[in-house]
Formats: sequence, C-alpha cells, structure tokens
Amino acid sequence: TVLGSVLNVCMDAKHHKTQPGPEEALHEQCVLWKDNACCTAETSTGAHQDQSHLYNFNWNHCGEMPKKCRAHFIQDTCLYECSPNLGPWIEQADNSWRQERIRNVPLCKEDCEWWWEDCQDAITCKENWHKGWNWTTGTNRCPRGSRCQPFRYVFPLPADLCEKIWTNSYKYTTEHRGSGRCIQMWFDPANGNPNVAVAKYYAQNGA
Ligand code: FOL
Repeated sequence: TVLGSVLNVCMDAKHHKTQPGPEEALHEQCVLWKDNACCTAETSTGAHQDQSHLYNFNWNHCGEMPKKCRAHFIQDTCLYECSPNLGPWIEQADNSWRQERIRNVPLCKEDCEWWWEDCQDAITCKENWHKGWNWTTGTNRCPRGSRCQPFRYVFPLPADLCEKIWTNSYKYTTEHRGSGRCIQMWFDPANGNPNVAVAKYYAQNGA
C-alpha cells in the first residue's frame, strides 16, 4: 500500500540498513532503537565517538564540545541513523554521500529546546554543518573567513539550531512530547517507541 511505503522504512543513505529489524547490541544512547533499527551495532558505536568513521566529523572544531551538549549530538546521530519512523519525511538528496535525506521532521518543542539550552556554551564557526567545511586534513575544519562563536550567537533561537544545523532535517514545532504529533529524539523505551504513532499519523494526514 501507499501507507506501507513510508512506515517502517530506512532511508537510502550512507550507513543505513536496507530494512529495519532488531539489533541486540546497539550502543548506549542508541539502545532505545534495539527492537527495530535502521542502524547496525557498529554504526551505533560510531555515533558515540568524536570524529568517528561515520562522517569523519569533528564536533570539537572550535575547542572541546561540553559533555552535556555532546549528548544531544549523539542522540541526534542515533535518531538519524537508527530510526525506522522517519519515512514520511524522506526525500531525494543532492549530496555525493547519500541518495536520500530527511526534511522537516517535526521535532518536539522540548527536545529542540533541551538541545539548544545544553549547547549554549558550545562554540562553532558554522550555522550549517552539512556543507562548506575545509576537509583538506581529512576532517572538517573551519573554513577561511569564519569565526568561532558561542552557539547563542550562531543560533539565537532553538528553531535556528534545530532547523539550520542539518539543512532543515528538522522543523521546530510547538507540539509537545507525548502528543503523538512530533518526533522525539529522547524517549523511554520501556513504554515503546512513541515515534511509531507519529509516523503513522503524518503518513495518513500529510507530512
Ligand atoms: N543528523 C540529522 N538529523 N540529519 C542529517 O542529515 C544528518 N547528517 C549527518 C549527521 N547527522 C545528521 C551527516 N553529516 C558532510 C558533512 C556532514 C555530514 C556528512 C557529510 C560533508 O562531507 N560535507 C561536505 C559536502 C559534501 C556534499 O554535500 O557532497 C562539505 O562541504 O563540508
């Protein structure tokens, strides 16, 4: 069916499995997805490493990222790599490293605001972390002419962070956690994965 094509699917990107399924050995913050995941155990381990093999991406490009901020980037990586519930927002990508991307995933207000608050003291030189880095050393460094500044200047509002950092992967919403109308980056797996119902809702009612 048409609905079936966007529910319980993995995007065709750099590290995703072709189909979701159980993964018993997912690492730390990615364990929430172990019953049904688009990531392998190896990808979930990479999600926790500074400058992992996943993208050779360096979170510490303007000095060490504070731990509490890094936890949100790890969780973002886990959701991006592991979630089988992002189908309604999958589109063709125009990147060399992936065929498909996500766009305008409605992130719960609280998840976006916690991320922004915990990253107020982090430093970066770029608003969009997908494009325009200097990769000559093999990892991303700040491009010429950019300046390292606290997140609060680069991303004045929570929506600036959540929407701009990954080229509109997320849309900031005023929907609350538990409403069934927004995707949660963080959840308690004891109660199941709340994003299953959210994907179903948007598959039926339009993303
Ligand atoms: N998290 C979320 N939520 N959405 C994402 O799309 C996402 N993407 C990544 C990690 N977490 C995500 C992947 N990150 C490059 C930079 C960052 C990156 C992957 C690749 C990179 O190679 N950038 C080049 C341009 C390459 C191209 O677009 O062809 C550059 O110019 O810096």
